[in-house]
Amino acid sequence: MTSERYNARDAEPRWQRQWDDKAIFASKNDDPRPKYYVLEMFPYPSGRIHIGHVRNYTLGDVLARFMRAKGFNVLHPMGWDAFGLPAENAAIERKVAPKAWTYDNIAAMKKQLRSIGLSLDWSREFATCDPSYYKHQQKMFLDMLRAGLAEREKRKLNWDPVDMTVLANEQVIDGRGWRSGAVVEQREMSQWVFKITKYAQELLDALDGLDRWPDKVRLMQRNWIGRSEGLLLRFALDPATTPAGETELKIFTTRPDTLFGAKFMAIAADHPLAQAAAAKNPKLAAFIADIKKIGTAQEIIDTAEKQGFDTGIKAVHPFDPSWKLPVYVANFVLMEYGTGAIFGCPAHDQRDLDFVNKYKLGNIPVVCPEGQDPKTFVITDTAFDGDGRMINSRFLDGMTIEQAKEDVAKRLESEKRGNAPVGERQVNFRLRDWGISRQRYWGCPIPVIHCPKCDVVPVPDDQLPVVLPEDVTFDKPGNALDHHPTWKHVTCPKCGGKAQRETDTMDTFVDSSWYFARFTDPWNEKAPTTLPLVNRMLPIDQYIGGVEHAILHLLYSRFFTRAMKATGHIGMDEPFAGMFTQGMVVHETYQKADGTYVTPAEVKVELIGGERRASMIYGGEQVSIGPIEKMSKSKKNTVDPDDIIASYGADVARWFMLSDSPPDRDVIWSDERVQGASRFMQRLWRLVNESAEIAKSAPADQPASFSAEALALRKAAHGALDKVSTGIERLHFNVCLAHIREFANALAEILAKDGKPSADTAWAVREAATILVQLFAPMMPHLAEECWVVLGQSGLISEANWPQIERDLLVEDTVTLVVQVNGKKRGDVTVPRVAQNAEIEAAVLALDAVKLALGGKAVRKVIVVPMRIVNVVG
Ligand code: ANZ
Ligand code: ZN
Repeated sequence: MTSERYNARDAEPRWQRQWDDKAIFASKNDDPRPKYYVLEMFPYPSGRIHIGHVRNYTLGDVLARFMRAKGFNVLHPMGWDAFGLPAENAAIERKVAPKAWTYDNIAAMKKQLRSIGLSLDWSREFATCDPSYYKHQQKMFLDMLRAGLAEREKRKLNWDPVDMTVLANEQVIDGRGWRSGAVVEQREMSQWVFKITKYAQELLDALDGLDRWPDKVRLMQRNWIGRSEGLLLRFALDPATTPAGETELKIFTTRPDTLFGAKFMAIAADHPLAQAAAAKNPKLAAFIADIKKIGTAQEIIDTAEKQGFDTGIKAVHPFDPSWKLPVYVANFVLMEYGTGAIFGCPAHDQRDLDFVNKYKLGNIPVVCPEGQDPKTFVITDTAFDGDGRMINSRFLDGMTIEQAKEDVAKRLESEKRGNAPVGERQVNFRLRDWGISRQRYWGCPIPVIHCPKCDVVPVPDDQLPVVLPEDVTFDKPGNALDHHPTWKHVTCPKCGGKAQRETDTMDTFVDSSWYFARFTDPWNEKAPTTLPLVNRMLPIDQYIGGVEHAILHLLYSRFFTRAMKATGHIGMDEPFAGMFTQGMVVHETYQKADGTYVTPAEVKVELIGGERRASMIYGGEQVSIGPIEKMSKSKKNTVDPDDIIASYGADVARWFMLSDSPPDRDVIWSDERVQGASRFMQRLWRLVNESAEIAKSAPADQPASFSAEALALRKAAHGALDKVSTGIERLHFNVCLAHIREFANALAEILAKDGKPSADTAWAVREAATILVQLFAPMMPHLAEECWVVLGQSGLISEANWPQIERDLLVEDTVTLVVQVNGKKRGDVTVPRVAQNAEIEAAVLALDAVKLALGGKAVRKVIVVPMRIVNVVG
């Protein structure tokens, strides 16, 4: 028996070196075994690993190690999502080159990742900023251009005149740039877009087949794609009221059934009719300028107070020439959706209702819910958007909503104005084409040349990659590629005249839309992928990442895979067969009396009189314990993985990450529980050492029979093996850990007995200890290697096969009993093994077959023969 403690600090680097030296986690492209591809979303090289990364990579690592032990050819690679703005900011603030900053960070983070003991195939590592990677991305861009999947499009964009850059909607706050504070202008600019809308219907339909994705992620994607069926409707305008004699206004509606409830029309601030009216009306122009200040972020628009301006223009109701509707410019109508114009039906749309209540336009309910009296049904503050029957709607009265929609569509489709129908059925998608141009230096250059004579000319394949210049300066705002003295000045590949390179670079989401495919053959210098390899290794069996990427990254990757298929770089549509979104790591917050936050490392928490109290370690000042929140720098409630690994070891950090909470929920970081994990690690170490001592006296061959005690231990071992195996497959890691703890207790009980164990018990102890170590090996791989040596096993446990389950040792949780009525078999019943007779009787008497056989006769007696038969006597 050993009294020595397990020393993680000594053992962990030792095993990491061994794994490395033997390259046991490198997967080979000619490996004939069935494949398993597990991938965690690759990190941005910010400089340091944070605790969320530790959780993410540990989850994937458990699966990778398990599947490897199960005999699969596991692909578990790692790389770096290395382009992006922070590198440029570092260049501005600290005067380091973006490239140097990025690769330094990669080196530092790689060292940290290694210290976690992840079973990664580092031979496939790349960074997306390596020209050897983005060269292929440029090639695929050109392929997509030729295939009509990349196009140039004029778009209105938010332009920050101080930072000289385009801003995303979310970066416009109160009409000002989030960094510069400058008033943002709307500029029409030519952009490169990927034609993701061509796949809108397909991307939507294929979600149904992704049955190993979380429902919530599929729903988020569905909503983002946003398919609506509706009617495109041309309202006539009274030309006497329009600025330049305009005669019609096109709107899109999903509720043509509510036309008789219309109270007003509304158009977007950018709508041509609004612009024309504003040109003649300074007050309207001022109103438009004012409402455009809030930007076009959906969230802000949804929450902003509804505002409108009556243009004086009148629209004519399509079913009643004498019915005129006022046309407003309104802040809640977007130019980017439908036609940028609506008719408002306040009784059945909350936004419209808020609007009419503010401007006192009134409302007419046209759908009456079942059970309400149409005569008394009124709408005041809450619009009714449920089901019901049509009222106040002339020829539609009495119809259901669906019937009314159909009726209106039919009538307006067949009615002509000029030679076009007044109404047309239309399917609309919220999804927009993906604008990929960024006015940024640190990104993948878009490989085209602008020639005054030939227009846009693709860079010839043999001139790829278009490499980013390194001698750039960041002393001026704007894109450093633009300021470079020579880089953009080139000769046109077509006519040989003077031309300019495109200086926009690609959105970094492009880089992450195909990296998973590149991992299958990162050595191919000629092409982005090697078809037989990428087609064999994809789709990814299990992809793991944060829910914050549930929409854009996954949708872009799904699109890009289809684009790669269309251009011959892959043979499938869907890249991720299984998707898992992990929860966050959260922590208490601590605040001093003056409100400043302090870090957990500075605080000591004690139990005083049954209450948790916190104080500063140095100085002893009392601090208050605040709510549990997502770890963030501003709240200072972060823990540094390096500190944890230095004081407890990687295995403890890994074990803690997996215990307590299901992986898709948030896990609360707690020092107390980390210490608990550390104590459990030492306990396992003692158990294995004690078992090894007993195992010395065990016979080499399996004994012919086992005592009750030995059999019970064997059942515990194989039961745990069974449950942990299925638990890992389902990613129920916290449940697995509970089974491992329970099984360790069963082993400890046997070890605690006095006297020398019999031969069969010694054999069972050896078997149990071996299985135990294998079960926790995916979670605590370093400790497991050390224990493997103690048990006298040869080779590395990281290379060992998963133990075989002996199924006949598995205790069933249920039993199936034969059911007889008056001695004749009528069926069977399955009940919990521990069920009492009353429970069994109730289950049996509820069976249809039994009721039928009794034919209404009263039950005289029910006889239960335990584990075998139930006889009902009638
Ligand atoms: C009349 C109506 C009556 C509407 C009613 C709704 C309820 P989804 O489902 O998202 O496609 N709409 C159309 N274009 C718009 C735009 N550019 N900006 C803001 N709103 C717009 O939404 C379709 C509905 O959103 C359309 O149906 C239209 O209002 C509005 F009881 O038309 B509806
Ligand atoms: Zn030219």
